[in-house]
Amino acid sequence: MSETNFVLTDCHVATMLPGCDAYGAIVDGAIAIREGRIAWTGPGADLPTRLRDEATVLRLDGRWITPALIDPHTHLVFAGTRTREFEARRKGASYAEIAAAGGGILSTVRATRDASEDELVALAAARLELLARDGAGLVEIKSGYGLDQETEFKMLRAARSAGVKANVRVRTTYLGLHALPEEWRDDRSGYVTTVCEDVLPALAAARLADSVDAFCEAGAFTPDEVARFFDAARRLGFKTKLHADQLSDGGGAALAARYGALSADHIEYTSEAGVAAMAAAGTVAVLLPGAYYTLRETQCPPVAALRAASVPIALASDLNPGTSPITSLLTILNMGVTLFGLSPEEALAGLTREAARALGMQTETGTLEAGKRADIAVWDIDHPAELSYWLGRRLCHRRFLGDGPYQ
Ligand code: DI6
Ligand code: FE
Repeated sequence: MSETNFVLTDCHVATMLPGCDAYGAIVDGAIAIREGRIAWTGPGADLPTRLRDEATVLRLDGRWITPALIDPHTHLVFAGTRTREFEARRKGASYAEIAAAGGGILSTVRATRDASEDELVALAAARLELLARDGAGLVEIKSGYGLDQETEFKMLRAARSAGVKANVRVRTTYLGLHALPEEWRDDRSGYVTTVCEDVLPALAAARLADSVDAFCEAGAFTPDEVARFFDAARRLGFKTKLHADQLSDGGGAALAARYGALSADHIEYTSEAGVAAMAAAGTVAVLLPGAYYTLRETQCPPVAALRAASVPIALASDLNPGTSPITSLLTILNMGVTLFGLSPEEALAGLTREAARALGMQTETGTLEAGKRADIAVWDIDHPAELSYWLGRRLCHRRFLGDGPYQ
């Protein structure tokens, strides 16, 4: 018996290994965990007695286990809500019109600048706890509602503190080019310059972000501005991600691919050429059905072309106050299937194996196999497709997270 060595038995294991049978499933399986890492998975009948004898045995009464879910794209550190905007949109105002009038992202910037770090930690931790209730073990969190160095850093620190408080692993992303802040309204180029020359070096020194991101869209930032930002970020060793082609085809996916980005996200309007560029670069497609749903968009991402080109497809909540006020990952799973036409297995891979890849963490987590971190979700289901089938049910029985920092 041991505090750090566990064996989970009497369970079905959806390993999510690629190239296996559906879900990489091991029916009547077992999994052995040693010091936070998976030591062995296989049929329960084959569990080596040595592993069983050295471990605390937990029987899971026929439940399914999967990798703990991974949400690779959120903006969950923010203050205030956008309920007035929600009402205005129902009366016919568009997202772009509201943003152009100084609402939208900039209204959340005002509220977030006014909030204390402690307030942001409490708000973010509560949102992380909701994601964890649906089995999340790892969540990416972007800044981007500060748009000045002080508030951006406050958000990134709050993101990490919230992860500790809610017991969810967090990866942080500096979303430097999200919207043009009010105080820079008359000097776009000056804003991009200060982001590149002042904020990015300070961020690298403070080690507050794992990657950087930008919103490449008409009404946000142009491909040329994003390229300046990515050039500066790359020189400092940051990995890149991009909000690309969400509302129009601005060549964002191809731009992301040109920089070897971890992911291009949204990509509803990405062309075949953009998909081919992503495939060549190994850039992951992160699909965000929550924003598509909330904005009542009608253009779906090019799922068939992504499949044909073997671009890895991840899913994420995009949890944010403007376009995706959605705190349930199982809802996102359902939307990935029902709105975007993913199979239940593709959708689950999108919130596990491919989500890990979208964060550059595929050697650490995202599948259940020997050597990976023991980040596991246990589910009250009879088949993994139930995870995307039900809407609004609590299906997660518990989570296990291997301890220690990610490499
Ligand atoms: N795209 C989005 O969907 C979010 N940010 C972005 O660049 C929306 C953020 C917001 O409206 O607050
Ligand atoms: Fe987003």
